[in-house]
Formats: sequence, structure tokens, C-alpha cells
Amino acid sequence: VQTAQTNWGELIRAAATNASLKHTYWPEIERVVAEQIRSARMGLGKGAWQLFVEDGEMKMYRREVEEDGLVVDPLKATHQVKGITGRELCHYFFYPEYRYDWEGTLETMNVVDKIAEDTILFHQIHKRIWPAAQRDATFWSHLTHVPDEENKSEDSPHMWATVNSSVELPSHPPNGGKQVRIYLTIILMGQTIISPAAKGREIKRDDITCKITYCAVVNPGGWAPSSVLRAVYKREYPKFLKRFTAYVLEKTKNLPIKL
Ligand code: 16C
Repeated sequence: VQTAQTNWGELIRAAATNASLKHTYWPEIERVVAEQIRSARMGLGKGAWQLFVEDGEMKMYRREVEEDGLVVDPLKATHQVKGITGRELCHYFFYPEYRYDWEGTLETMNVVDKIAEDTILFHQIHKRIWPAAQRDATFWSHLTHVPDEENKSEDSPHMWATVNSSVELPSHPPNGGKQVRIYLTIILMGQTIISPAAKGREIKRDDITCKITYCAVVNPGGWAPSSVLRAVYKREYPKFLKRFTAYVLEKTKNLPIKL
């Protein structure tokens, strides 16, 4: 069972491929992934988070934060989806071959380097929002998990997660093209809860529920009107989480369950 002392760094290292562990980015990946998991698993606390979307099981909270006059409101969303696993959720979010299917803000996506099976470097150009300049992003993406335990409970540390975090790539300098560089730190985490009714028999998709947490901080990197920005994310975050989870349900419905 998870405690305040859970050493996430150690758990993440145990799950990582050798190729990731050997890469110069590894210390940074381990630090950011551990920090993101810790904060994703933290409750909402008192006061700070405001609920701005509630749609069935999906809830989205934000904190209004500005840095140097730019809106960088952190987002924390929770959701529950019946019929998929945390592993399946993170698989479709991580692997580039599915991204154009579900990512509605994308203009182009390029894999800059596949460091390992569990770590990929991306350059993405996003759709322009009038009247602001178009944005692009360079980031590493890492897929990790903490293995299932015999007795899965909501406070045991088992989970799958994909973390995306901005990184400077000499091959793609910021503001080198006509886009303004955005900076992002994002985690998508999924925990699979198996209904006790399935004990002793084959698990069916009806027996599983994925508890999802998605946290994002996006710095727009340059001028964009605050009102436009807040209106855009209020529309785009819920659209993303609904569309993406529907996509994973559709892709997996006739496949064997991957726990
Ligand atoms: O996590 C998500 N996607 C991942 C894989 O692509 C990845 C990317 C995250 C970057 C998302 C920021 C893109 C903002 C660009 C402008 C949006 C254009 C919308 C046009 C729609 C027709 O981690 C899922 C991401 C879900 C969408 C989030 C939207 C957040 C907006 C924040 C404001 C950005 C500043 C825009 C300045 C004009």
C-alpha cells in the first residue's frame, strides 16, 4: 500500500528500459515523472482548485495562475471509464501512430527520436487560434507503470502513466519557425479497478473500471489574450478527455484485456 514515503523514483527506474536508463535525459525524466505521479495522486486539498467542468464521471478543476502576464492555469481532471485498463489508456496516449486519430489540436506531429520503447522525443505544431500566433512544442514522452499487486485497491501504488514534458532540442530551436514555442508538463495516469464479482472467473470488460487522472500545465510562451486562452482550454480539455477515452473504448472493445 502506498505511503507518503513511496519511492516513486525507484519504482519508475525498475519499470524503465535499459535504453532509457542510459540516456542523458534519464535523471530529468525520473525526477519529473516521480513529481507528476506524486501530485496526480494527491487529493484536491482545500480551497485552491475550482471545479469548472462536470460531465458524468468527468470532473475538471483549475487554478487561476499568471506568470509574467501569461495565463498558465494548472488543470487537474479526474474521470472513470468502464471497460478499459490503465495500460490500454496510456498505450494509445503514448504511441505516435494513434495520435492523429484523437488529438484535435494537432497540425503536425514528428517523432524526432525514439530513444527507447518507453521514451520518445516529439516536435508538434498545433492549430492556430485567431488572433494569436501558431504554437509548437518539443517534448519527451515517457511511458511507465508500477506492477499490479495481488490485491488491487485504490490506494495501492499500481498504475500506468504517460508523462510529456518540454525539452529544448538543438534540432528544433524555439521560435525558429513561424510558431511561438509553448511549454508543457502533462501526465495521464490510469489505475485499473477490478470488480470483486470477477474473483475466481475470467475477467470481462464489464468487470473493469479505469480511474483516470490527467494533469496539465501549459505555458503559452508568448502573448495570447487571457480571455481567449481560458475560453480555449475550457473547450479543449473536456473535448480531449471525452474524445480520447471514447477512442480507447472503441479500439479495445473486441481485443483481449491487457491488464
Ligand atoms: O495532452 C494532450 N496532448 C498531448 C499529445 O499531443 C500533448 C500535447 C499537449 C499540448 C497541448 C497544447 C496545445 C495548444 C495549442 C493551441 C490549441 C489549439 C486548439 C485549436 C482547436 C481547433 O501532451 C491533450 C491536449 C488537450 C488540449 C489542451 C488545450 C490546452 C490549451 C492551452 C492553451 C495553449 C496556448 C495557446 C495559445 C494561443
